[in-house]
Amino acid sequence: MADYRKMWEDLGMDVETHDMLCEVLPQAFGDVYLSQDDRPEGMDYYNMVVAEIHGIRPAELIEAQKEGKKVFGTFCVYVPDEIVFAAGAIATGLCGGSQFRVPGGEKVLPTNTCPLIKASVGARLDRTCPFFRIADMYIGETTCDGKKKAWEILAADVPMHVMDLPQMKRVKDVNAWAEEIVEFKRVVEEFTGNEVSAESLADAIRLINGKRRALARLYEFRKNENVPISGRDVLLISQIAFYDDPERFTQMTNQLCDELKKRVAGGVSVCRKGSKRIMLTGTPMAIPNWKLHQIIETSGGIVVCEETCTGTRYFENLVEENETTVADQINALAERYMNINCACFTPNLGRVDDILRLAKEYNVDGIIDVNLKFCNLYDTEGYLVEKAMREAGIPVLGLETDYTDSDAQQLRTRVSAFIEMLNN
Ligand code: BJ8
Repeated sequence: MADYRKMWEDLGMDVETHDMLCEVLPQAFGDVYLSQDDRPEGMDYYNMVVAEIHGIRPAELIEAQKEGKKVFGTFCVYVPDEIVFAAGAIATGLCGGSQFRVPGGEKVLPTNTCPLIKASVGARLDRTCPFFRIADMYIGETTCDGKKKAWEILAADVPMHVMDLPQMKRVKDVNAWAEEIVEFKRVVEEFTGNEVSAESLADAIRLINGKRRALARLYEFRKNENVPISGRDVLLISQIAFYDDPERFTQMTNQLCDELKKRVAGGVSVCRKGSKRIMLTGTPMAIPNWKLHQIIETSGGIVVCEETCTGTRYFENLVEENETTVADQINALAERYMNINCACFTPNLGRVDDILRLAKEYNVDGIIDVNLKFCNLYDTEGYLVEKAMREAGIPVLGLETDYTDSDAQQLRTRVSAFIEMLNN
């Protein structure tokens, strides 16, 4: 890896603590990823991105800042990146998926906060993540209670704008979200000094739709009987999608898809015949949270779909590309984003419909409904999801976990028993 110490120091990072993180990541990555046989060659790009995750992209963002561009950090798939790119700025994901940063979050947050929030706050306050240092402004949203309060703590440290996400899906709620996007546009324009025009917004809509199309194409290959790419690899790609330059990401993912097409034609499969096809549903898995995929795929299963925000909720549904005025484009954005089915909505029956549809499309043998510890929203909704799956005759296992390894053995036992049950 190139030496980025000077860059990290200039960002005001705690380089010594960060060194400790850099020491453990390659080992974890090697165990989960490099141990796999017969990976597509196109994964080399994503391996390289992870190997230099705190180097290459942060350096690009800093270069962009030197040219006068602003960087916006986001935490949720409801925030429309299109507005940011249309203003000549850059959006990057900021969610925390590492246990390393959880204790930093616990210094200021209640212990019974979900690890994703604790890791995110810890990453900022402990100064161990370049992305959290680089972002000029954070964009929060009113999804769950833990996040809402976390924004107030982060706002004392960094400029923050919070988008008020409605929690129902009536016409007036979609209209309210469109108004929030108008307000977001105003904030972004003011902060960047650049106007969002119908032309620049149309370009940005096409740019982000391109990323969605590439991910949708990637997922299509997992519907085959012979699965040409592991769930672990697809998870990694989805996680990188939040950070990478969207144009390059789209290009590299489409290139990988070309390779997968050949693999499918050649009957290549990354798993043994008879491996059980598993869909994961529930809370997102931010990088480097690969725990459950690793357990499932080393216990006789293959993950063929994720109904999560690091899965289908991120890329399904495109924004209409043919609108010609900013007002109509914003309405199109509101429509598309309000189609995402997060558990923060009530009722959220669309999510159950999504899971039933995906179970069919990906021909799954069983569903694992996963909840990040202390996420009350998904935990509570899990009751309705699991009930609906049982009624539809789809085997389902509900699991709760966090970022530690302390439950890995117990999870493996439960996952193995579930897959064994699917075999009988
Ligand atoms: S759209 S899932 S990215 S809110 S896991 S922080 S909900 S307590 S991450 Fe999410 Fe947007 Fe919804 Fe997706 Fe809170 Fe639950 Fe933690 Fe969560």
